[in-house]
Amino acid sequence: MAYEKFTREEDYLQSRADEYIWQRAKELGISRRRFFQILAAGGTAAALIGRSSSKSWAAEAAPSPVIKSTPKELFNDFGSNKEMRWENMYERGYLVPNELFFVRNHTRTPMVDTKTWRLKVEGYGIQKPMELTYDDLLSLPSVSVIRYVECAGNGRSFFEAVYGKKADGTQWKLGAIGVAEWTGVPLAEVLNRAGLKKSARDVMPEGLDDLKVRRPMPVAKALEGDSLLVYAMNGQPLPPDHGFPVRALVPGWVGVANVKWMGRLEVSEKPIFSPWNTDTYVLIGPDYKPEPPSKGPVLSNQDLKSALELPWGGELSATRRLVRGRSWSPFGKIAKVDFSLDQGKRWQTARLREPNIAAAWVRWDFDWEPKPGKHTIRVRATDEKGSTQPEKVPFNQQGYLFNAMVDHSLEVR
Ligand SMILES: Nc1nc2c(c(=O)[nH]1)N[C@H]1C(S)=C(S)[C@@H](COP(=O)(O)O)O[C@H]1N2
Ligand SMILES: [Mo]
Repeated sequence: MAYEKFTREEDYLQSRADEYIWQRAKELGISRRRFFQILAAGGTAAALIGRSSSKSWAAEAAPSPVIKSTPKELFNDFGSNKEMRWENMYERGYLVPNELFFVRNHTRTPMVDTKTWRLKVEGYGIQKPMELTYDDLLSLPSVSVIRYVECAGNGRSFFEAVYGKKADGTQWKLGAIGVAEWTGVPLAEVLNRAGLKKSARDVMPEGLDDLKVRRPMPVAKALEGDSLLVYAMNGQPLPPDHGFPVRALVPGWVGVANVKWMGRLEVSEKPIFSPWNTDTYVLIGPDYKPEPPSKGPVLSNQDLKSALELPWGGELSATRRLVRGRSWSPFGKIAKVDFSLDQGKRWQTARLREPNIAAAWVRWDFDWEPKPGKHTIRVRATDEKGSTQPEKVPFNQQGYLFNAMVDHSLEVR
């Protein structure tokens, strides 16, 4: 069998959507011949289904891809993806409340019933395959940790400003991140109960959504104490959009590793490949070489970034104010945050506020009394391991890991 070749996530999703629609067409009793006749006549698979659909199917086919309310004041709307608007964090605490947390769905939020839900743990890397019920999972030892979940494409829109060409994918600014307190069972706990073999290599959570999103990690990462099977977020059961009933937490790693709506955990003795570590979530571009079967270096950790709790290009009054922001690194605590009001000529140091948690973030602030006119604020964070936000990040086709300093522009009146 030849493997499918998808470079762009859009093509991949389109192909999967077509496949899904063909399945539905079959269920509606449309013959394969008729299906292709209609397509050949210039119809799209989706239109075909739209025309021949019954009411109940239409209701099932087009629920909104995200269930929670995502008003414009709180989120930038990208269809199945909703970006947190940073200005709303100004009057909040350390954690991002569940209502404000960004959503990134490859397709749509599925509704999972905990009565029938099972987590299958299987594969050659364990001795005792298991099936856990929701109650089984809740009865295992649990921990609570504060960590971020951040999309690999957070900051993607800035590639266009720097390189004059758009990277593929959702044009996030910096709001595809959130920090929450996650409660759940360490993956190590479940892996050990399943008789993890010495020969085990990769661990791959799999989602119950349409695409069965799945993204492997090495056993060593899965065994870290804060890699979890999460069932609660900020003290509440996981909301449907964030993976109810159970999601993976893989601290510091690209958002996609934090698989939502988990139904299966595969443990292998061989490296595992899925579309999400061969075609997407790999670096493709002039500065990167393919690493077969992956089309480029495979992403694991996120990178050091900062954001201001201010609207983009917003208007402010010319009064003395506290400017606030947050910086985060997967490698450790933040050691220092500098800011420049003149595009990098002179730098000052911001005050850091506790807590300062690795793979979560630190809050910082400084006083500012701007004169009327156009202004920019540039921020540069440094972590305790010595990583600093760079001037520039090489272009990659899918726009991952943009962590260069950005000039946040504002109009003061
Ligand atoms: N099953 C499944 N898990 C998933 C996704 C998905 O589409 N399906 N999206 C991933 C991506 S790309 C990101 S950035 C995070 C976003 O988590 P959130 O929606 O809770 O903010 O979930 C990840 N887990
Ligand atoms: Mo993501």
